[in-house]
Amino acid sequence: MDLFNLDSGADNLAVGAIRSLIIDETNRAKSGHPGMALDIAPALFVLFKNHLIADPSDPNWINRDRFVLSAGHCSALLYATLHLAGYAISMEDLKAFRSLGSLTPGHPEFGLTPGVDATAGPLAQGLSQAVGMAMAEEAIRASYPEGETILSHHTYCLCGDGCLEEGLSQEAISLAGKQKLSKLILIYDANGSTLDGPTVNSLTENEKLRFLAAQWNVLEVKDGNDLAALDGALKKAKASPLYPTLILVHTIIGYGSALQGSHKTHGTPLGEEDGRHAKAIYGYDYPDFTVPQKVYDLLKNSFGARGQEAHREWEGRLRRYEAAHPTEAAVFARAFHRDIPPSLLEIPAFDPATNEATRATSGAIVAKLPALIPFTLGGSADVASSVKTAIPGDPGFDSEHRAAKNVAFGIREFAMAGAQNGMLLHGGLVTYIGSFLVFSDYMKAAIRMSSLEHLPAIYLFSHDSIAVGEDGPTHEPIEQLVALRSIPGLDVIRPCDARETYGAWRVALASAHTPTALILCRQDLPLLAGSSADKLLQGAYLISPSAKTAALELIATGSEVSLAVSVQALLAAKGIEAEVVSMPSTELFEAQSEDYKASVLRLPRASRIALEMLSGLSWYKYAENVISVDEFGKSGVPSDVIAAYGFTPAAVTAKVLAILGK
Ligand SMILES: Cc1ncc(C[n+]2csc(CCOP(=O)(O)OP(=O)(O)O)c2C)c(N)n1
Repeated sequence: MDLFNLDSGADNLAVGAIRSLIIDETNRAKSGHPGMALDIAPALFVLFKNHLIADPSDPNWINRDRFVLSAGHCSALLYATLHLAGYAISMEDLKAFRSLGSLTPGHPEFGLTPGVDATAGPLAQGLSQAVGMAMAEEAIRASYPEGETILSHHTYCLCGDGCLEEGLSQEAISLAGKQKLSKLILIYDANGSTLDGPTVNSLTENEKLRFLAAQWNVLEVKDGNDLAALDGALKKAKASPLYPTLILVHTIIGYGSALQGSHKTHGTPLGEEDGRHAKAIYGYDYPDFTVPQKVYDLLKNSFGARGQEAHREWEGRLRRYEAAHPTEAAVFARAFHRDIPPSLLEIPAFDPATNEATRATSGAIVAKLPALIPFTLGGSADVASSVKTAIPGDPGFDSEHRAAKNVAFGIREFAMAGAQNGMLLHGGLVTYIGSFLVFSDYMKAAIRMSSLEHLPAIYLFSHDSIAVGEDGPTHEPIEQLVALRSIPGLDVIRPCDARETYGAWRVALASAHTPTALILCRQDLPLLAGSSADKLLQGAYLISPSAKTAALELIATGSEVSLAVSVQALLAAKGIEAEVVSMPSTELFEAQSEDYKASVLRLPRASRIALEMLSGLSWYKYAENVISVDEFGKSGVPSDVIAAYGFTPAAVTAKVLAILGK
């Protein structure tokens, strides 16, 4: 492997510039990850110079090719490349690499740095997001007449061995293969090293066979410095008619360093001396943080010119499309602005005798979504019939039915959640995904990512307590709800009946930058006289006042609200006046004014008791006493399990009396 394989002096110089900037960025920050960044720089350069279509003057142009750096630790490479490619990242920004408040943080952050299409760093999540982007592109293109004139692009992703060791990668690869995402191109840097040592210490499988088995098109570049070979592989990949493409690129970690080939270059800056040594090998003879104008010109005249021309042409096509298909063009614009009027989801006039599981109410809403919002796409991880995410009559999204609205993600919770993030990063879709609450753990890192990326993801988690019953402790969520509530920026809503479920869906659909988790139950719940879809917006409200001055406040969510109302009646019969607060969302409640909060939680903390059939940890903030389930559940008929944990009206009343010392 040597630099003489580089095809021209100008290209050679540009690759040297990128590599030298990586050395400078990491040296100056005294941290960062030069190893893979240095070895795979030629691939990113060729991608940007010859293939990627994007417009640095409008980084959010919706028809751009997407690029996801799944190996987010190689951020120094991405920032250097974006800088040279004309994005609004200055040399000063590169000098500020990894410093507080900079545009160039340790790992790429979506929404912060122009040209960064996804937050990445937790290995393999970028790959799953790229899969979602490619799905979004297919779905949107197929959903509009002559859709290819307004949306048609590739999704590129760069990963290393680390991403492919993660289990998530298998889910994502398998999903992409099944979905025949032929416009997804994954560049895999096979540098034979991870953080701790040579890859063979932990990875010996045949990656080519692995991707072939998942129905991918597999290409190989034997020398990661061979620009012509990289270019040829990218050309072939773009021509793949049926399958996503893997380009496996052999490289040497830390290329140019005296320590090249060693994992020691993975996460340690080269330092001054080794940096000079490497730059000499690249033939790059410029001071630190210095790039000759001809390198900028090279990328401006290739990447920059191509992108601006493509953008201009697309604007023209869009204008013609607006004239030819005004209705569809308006929907397309609405979709990318996530323009959903709050009144879109009408709240039905419910029969007071309604007795319905909140998952069923949610299912009825899901079923009418495509009629209300033509740009929806959702699905579940093989529990559509349980979580009620199916859309009657929908053929299911696949290569034959790209305009379908429902995705069978398969039992791949983590990739499903990563893919939803990718779809939302892409834009143009309103999405939702469903699973059992207990399995939210399988996707938790992606839920956290939704929040980090400020994406309006919608999670439908049903089977929300020990009332799951027969399936037993493996399927009964205990600590999951607390864990979700602890994620900053995630709205968790556990509605108590059909009306609140509508309110919860309204919150989720109206959200522009906040993910929402709807916590839904399996068992039927009565419609409560005092419930309100509107009041739910404030997170908590008095749902059942006391007849006389209350001595006690019962705070409950979901299925426990109707239980609390029953307990209220039993206490009243004993002369104890209690009022019931429905608190479907602690996050929405915390966002209210102090006055509003004080108007809901009116009694002193010592006079409040919270009730939830899961871990009680969330509630001590609001109540002195908590009636909860703080151990794994039991298998049995739901009513028996509920009784065993004392969540019947009589048992809760007895507990309340005991708390009151009566
Ligand atoms: C989920 C997750 N686990 C662990 C890490 C810490 N980590 C960052 S890079 C890395 C090694 C990645 O190896 P590879 O993709 O081969 O990158 P290279 O060593 O070539 O830079 C590890 C373990 C992480 N970022 N994400």
